[in-house]
Amino acid sequence: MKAVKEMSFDVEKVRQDFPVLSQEVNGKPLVYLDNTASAQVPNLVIERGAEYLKKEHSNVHRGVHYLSQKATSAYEAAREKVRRFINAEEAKECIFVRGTTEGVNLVAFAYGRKFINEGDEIVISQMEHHSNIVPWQMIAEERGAKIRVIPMNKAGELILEEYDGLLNERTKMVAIGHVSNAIGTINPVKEMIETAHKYGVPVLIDGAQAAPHLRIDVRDLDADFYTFSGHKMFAPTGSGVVYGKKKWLEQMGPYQGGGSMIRNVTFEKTTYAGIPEKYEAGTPAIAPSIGLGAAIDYLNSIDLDAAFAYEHELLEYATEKLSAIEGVTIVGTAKQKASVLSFTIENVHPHDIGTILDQQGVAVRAGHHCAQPVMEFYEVPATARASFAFYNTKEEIDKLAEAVQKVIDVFG
Ligand code: 7TS
Repeated sequence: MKAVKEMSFDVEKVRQDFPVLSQEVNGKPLVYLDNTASAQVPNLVIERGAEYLKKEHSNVHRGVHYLSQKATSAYEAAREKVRRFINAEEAKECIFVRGTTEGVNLVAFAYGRKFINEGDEIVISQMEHHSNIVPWQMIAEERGAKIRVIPMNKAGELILEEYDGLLNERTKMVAIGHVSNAIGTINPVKEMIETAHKYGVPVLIDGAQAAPHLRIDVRDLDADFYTFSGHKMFAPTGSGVVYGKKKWLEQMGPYQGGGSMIRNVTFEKTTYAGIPEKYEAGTPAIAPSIGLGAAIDYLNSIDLDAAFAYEHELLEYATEKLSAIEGVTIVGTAKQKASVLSFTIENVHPHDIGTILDQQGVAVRAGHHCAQPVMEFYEVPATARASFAFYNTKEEIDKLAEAVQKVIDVFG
């Protein structure tokens, strides 16, 4: 069964779709292993962007003229592609935002100002990215609410028994990451949503790292809100989506005020547009959103299940390779992981690892990965992180391992 899947995924063919990969960096072939930060963009997306700018660029929803209609229909077609990609019931439940950060802020403020009050509680987890922590702290402070945190174990898995104990009648929101960007854990979000719903609590899933690695079905998950970034799933920066169930989006107030989000404005009283416009004040990120639609077209054009299975193989291969090097510690060893591999090297600062790897043409991220509570939990200032997309190869992982060995030789 596995062999059949491997055969149907041709990594060399896929690599040809990503022009950025075939360049040299510091005199060495580029080995791009920073996909968790931003993934690369395939020709299909680049060409769609160029076509839009050459032939269709205009503002949306405003003009009756030809170009505005072209831009509007491309923008709305992208929304429909998003709907299908995440299996939302209606396209208007998919709000275009600039990325996950804006998605979480939108929900935190629009939902929080309507539904969170003094003494209420918001449940998040210990492994969240800062963008799924700070907006909740801000709204909690504004509304007099409290943040409660689901702890994790040493492997980097959330302790679900503790989660159960955190939920009560004061809980007004659960916000959790689908996949950790710092340690790669895939959280059992479907089960966690079901638990929250027993208490009548809505759940926001930060899907920034899930959208490029897992199939997303918001209706199967029964997520109330689900947000992700285009630039991590092969689209340009400046694109992203926050999905919300219609019943919430219709009840919540707007996030920002301005053009396009109104029905009628007078100095005495303004009424708001319906969804999705109510949440898309001003000129939206038209070109990036159309690019996100093209990235979805690209994902639909490859054997995605085979691609995801292949990525998992890369993760296993890299874990094995790096674990075998003396002095290397893998940070985050959950049973369910996406292709994110954080590690440290004894007596070497992760920034030095990153710099020496870069000299070998190997791009990884070094730092706290905007997840300082995770670093604190593992008592490390930072980690180096290699993250794989389906266009990476085992040969590239061999180069990573060689470069890591070089770091140890230099510092040893
Ligand atoms: N949530 C998670 C889980 C993330 O990984 C990131 C970005 C965000 C939210 C924020 O997304 P943005 O597109 O709004 O910035 N993560 C990373 C990273 O791991 N390295 O650079 C950005």
